[in-house]
Amino acid sequence: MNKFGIYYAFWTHDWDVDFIPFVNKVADLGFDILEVNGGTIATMTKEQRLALRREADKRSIALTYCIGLTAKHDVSSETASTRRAGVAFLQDMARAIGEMGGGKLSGILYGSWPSTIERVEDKGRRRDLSVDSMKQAIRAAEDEGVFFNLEVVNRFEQFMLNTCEEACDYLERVGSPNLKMLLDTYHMNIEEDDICAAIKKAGKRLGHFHIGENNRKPPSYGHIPWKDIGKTLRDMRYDGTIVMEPFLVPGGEVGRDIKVWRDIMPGSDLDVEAKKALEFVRETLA
Ligand SMILES: [Mn+2]
Repeated sequence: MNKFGIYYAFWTHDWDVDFIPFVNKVADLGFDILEVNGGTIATMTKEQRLALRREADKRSIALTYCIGLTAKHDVSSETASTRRAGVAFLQDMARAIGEMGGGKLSGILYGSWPSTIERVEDKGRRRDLSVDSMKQAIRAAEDEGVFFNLEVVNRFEQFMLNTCEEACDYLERVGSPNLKMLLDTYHMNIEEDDICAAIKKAGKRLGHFHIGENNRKPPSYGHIPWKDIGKTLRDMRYDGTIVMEPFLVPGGEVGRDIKVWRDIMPGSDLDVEAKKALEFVRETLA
C-alpha cells in the first residue's frame, strides 16, 4: 500500500519551523506522511527530535525528510573544504534521522540548490567530485538505516541530474543499496520525453516519488497525466512513499526560493485544497 504525504512548506513562508503543528494538521486532513526539512532535523536537539517522533507516532504519521543542500555544503564543489562540510552535513542528517528510527532523506544531496555551471565541459568533473563525496556520505546512511534519494530536477535548478537516465548512471557509480532516486512529475514534465517511460526505467531504483502539477498547483489542476502514471506505478508494483509538493502562496523564503511570484490560486483555502488533492491522488494513483 502506498503512503501519501505532503510537504510542510505548502503552508509556510520559512524553511525552519516547528513541525509538530503540521503533524497534527496533516493527520486531521487524512494524510499518512508529513515531509519535513532534513536540515532542520539535524540542527534540532535530541529532545526536540524525540518529541517530534512521539507526536508523529501518536497520530500515526510517517515522516520523510527532504533538503536541497546550500552552496556551503555543495558536495560537488571544486573546493575540498566545502565538499568535506557537505559530506559531514549529510552524515549529520543521516545520524539525526537514524536517531528517529531511520527513514528517507531526499532532494538535492549530490550538489547544491539552485546551482549552475559556466561551461558544460565542467559537468563531468563536478559529477566525479560528487560521486566521490557520496561514496563517503552514504556509509553513514547505511549504518543508520537511512536511504538517500537523489532528486532529479529540471535544468533551471541544477545541472547534474536532469533525467532519470543520468540518475541511473550516478547510482551505478556509487553502488550502494541505500542510494536511490527521487523522481518528481513537475521536473519530469520539463525534461523527460515520456514521464511514464522514465518511471518504468527507474524501476526498483525509485526510492521516493514527488507528485507536482506542471504549474505546482495541487494535483488535478494541470496537465500531468495522472491516470497513466497511476497505471505505471501499479504495473511496476511501486508500493513506496508518494508526497505532493504544491506551492501556491508568494512571500518569505519559501516563496522566494520556489519562485512563487503571484498568488497562484487567489482566495483558495490551503487545507481544503490539500484534502481535495489527497482524495484525487488516492483514487488515481493508489
Ligand atoms: Mn520535488
